[in-house]
Amino acid sequence: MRRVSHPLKTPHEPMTPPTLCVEQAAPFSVSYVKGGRQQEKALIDDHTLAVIRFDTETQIDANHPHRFTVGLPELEGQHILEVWRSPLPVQRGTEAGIGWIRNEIIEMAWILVDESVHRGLEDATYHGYHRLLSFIRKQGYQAMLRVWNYFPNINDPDHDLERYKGFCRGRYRALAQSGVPFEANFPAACAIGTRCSGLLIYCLATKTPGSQIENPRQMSAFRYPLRYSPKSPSFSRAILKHWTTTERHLYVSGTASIVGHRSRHPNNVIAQLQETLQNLDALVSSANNDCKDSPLQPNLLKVYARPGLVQEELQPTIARHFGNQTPTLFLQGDICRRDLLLEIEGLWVSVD
Ligand code: 3EB
Repeated sequence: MRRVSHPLKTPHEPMTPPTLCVEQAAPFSVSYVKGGRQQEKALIDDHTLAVIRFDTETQIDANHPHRFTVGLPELEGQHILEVWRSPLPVQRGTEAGIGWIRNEIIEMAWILVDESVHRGLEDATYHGYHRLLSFIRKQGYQAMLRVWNYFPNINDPDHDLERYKGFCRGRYRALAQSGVPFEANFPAACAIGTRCSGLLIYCLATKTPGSQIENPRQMSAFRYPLRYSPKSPSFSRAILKHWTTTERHLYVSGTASIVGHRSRHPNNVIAQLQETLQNLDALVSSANNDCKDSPLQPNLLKVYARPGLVQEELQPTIARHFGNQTPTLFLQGDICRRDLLLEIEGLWVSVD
């Protein structure tokens, strides 16, 4: 059986038998750590996949691919870092504008696209996806499980189309061209509007696909009527991945107050939140049909709220719903439909 040994702290420490069986552990874990810049260095070692910050500007650094900043400020500046860790040693690098970090099982990869060198957001998105998909395939991590999309002015018009719709077209073109078996293999995703420049796309990829979970309360986004976008959004509501015989991850896409294909409760934050929580419950229940012995538990949540909303309006209801112990990060962001005020995504896990 393959085992991972922990690095020795000092040469004098007794050799302890390695304890971690790779087969029994998921290939990464994610947590939120309070602390900001001071804390950052202490979090980085050979097992760090990524440390993600949230602030007013999107920032990447080719010399440090495992550290990047998403241009969405926290609702309350708590300086939370999102930390991805690997039980296996990691490698990292950058190659022609793509940052990558990987272990034997998974790869995380990002690209920051400068829209101004493309004809518009559609082409920029196509380019970003095309580059990322080619890259992960070349590395052998061809199954994109989860993807995060952040770009400015998501609700603004661009030529004759809302920018989100241009984004949907570009993404669809790249996915269609990539030859990945369609629809059933769309990654879980979110697409959120920033107030800063740059189209940031980052993804979690692995070698074999997970399974698509759709929501019984919602029409599959890839089947939405074309009035929402000339190309329906290419994402799965969630992706369930059995990492080992005992550990499962459920990557839950951005979930909002949409029932069927219609937005519900315009201008009513509390009602939108309640509807969103019901949608999440329905989605996770449907994933649990595959995990009867050990139900999925929320491990980490991310809440995107339109600028102007305050954490106090949302946090107590969310904490009551999922339990006080569920780490939740509140970010300011624009939702892809004008009438939506918030969206929630997250990672659910189950361990036998
Ligand atoms: C929705 O359900 C709300 O285009 O990648 C949620 C998650 C939404 C992902 C995407 C859009 C996306 O349609 C919006």
